[in-house]
Amino acid sequence: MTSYETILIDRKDRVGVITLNRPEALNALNLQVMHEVIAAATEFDRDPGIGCIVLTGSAKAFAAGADIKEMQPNSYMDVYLADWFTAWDRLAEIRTPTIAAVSGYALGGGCELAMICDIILAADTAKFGQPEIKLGVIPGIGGSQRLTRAVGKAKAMELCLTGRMMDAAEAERAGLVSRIVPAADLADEAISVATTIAGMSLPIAMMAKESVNRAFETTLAEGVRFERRVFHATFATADQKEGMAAFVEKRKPTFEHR
Ligand code: CO8
Repeated sequence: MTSYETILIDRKDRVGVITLNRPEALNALNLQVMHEVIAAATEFDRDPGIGCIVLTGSAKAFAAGADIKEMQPNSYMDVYLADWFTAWDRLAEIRTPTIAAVSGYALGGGCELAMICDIILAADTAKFGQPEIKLGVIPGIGGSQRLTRAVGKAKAMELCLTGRMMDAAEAERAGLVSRIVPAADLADEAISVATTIAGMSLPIAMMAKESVNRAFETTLAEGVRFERRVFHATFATADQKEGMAAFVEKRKPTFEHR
């Protein structure tokens, strides 16, 4: 495994864990963090021994946004030519399922990073927001798009236009997070959900993920057609044979991830 300076890497059986680790800056996402998270996630994604990736931060902050001090001195040409933040798109292309385990602040780029993940699991201390407007900028890592798809226009507009934070209960009501757990249980619960997912057939989990994500890119009729074709394709896998045989034989399936 490559070594990193701004993140910690761990493996728990078939689960890969990436922990943002810039406590002095509440895990603000500078360019180094971005490159390291993407490198680590890509490394896990290429590893057939990993069936789910958990991305998390500290108790106080998942991430308090893009690094304002790093951004501040830049001109339009600087950020345009360096194509700032486009690299985060790579994380959305990861095929292995991803879980953001959010405790404390998930603001700006931190909220956007959580929303790139497939599932957001929130501690009861989690706070989400897109406060960029207070800095004279707007979300730049997909926040105006993913938040709107997750919580609808009215709440996304309110959050992006006022910069106010929403707590975990509001985020759950709005459909942004899958579940809220006590902060002390967040890490264990995230690993538990990830272990369940990683116990499924990896190629089938990838197909399920691809199919759900299709809903954000196409019409209902095309999405249903896409799903059906992928459903048909599951019958070409060894794991479909094993999964159905195990059910009929009243035993647990042993997936080969093929
Ligand atoms: N960037 C850099 N440093 C940060 C950030 C950040 N986003 N957030 C916190 N820090 C630093 C603080 O400066 C402070 O450092 P120091 O001790 O050296 O002064 C340290 O972390 C601790 O922070 P606080 O003392 O402020 O901690 P508090 O508990 O008092 O407050 C808050 C916590 C409320 C989270 C507060 O830190 C805060 O408001 N942070 C900024 C939140 C924010 O505005 N985030 C959005 C950033 S913009 C963005 O993410 C997307 C930009 C896309 C633009 C696209 C351009 C191309």
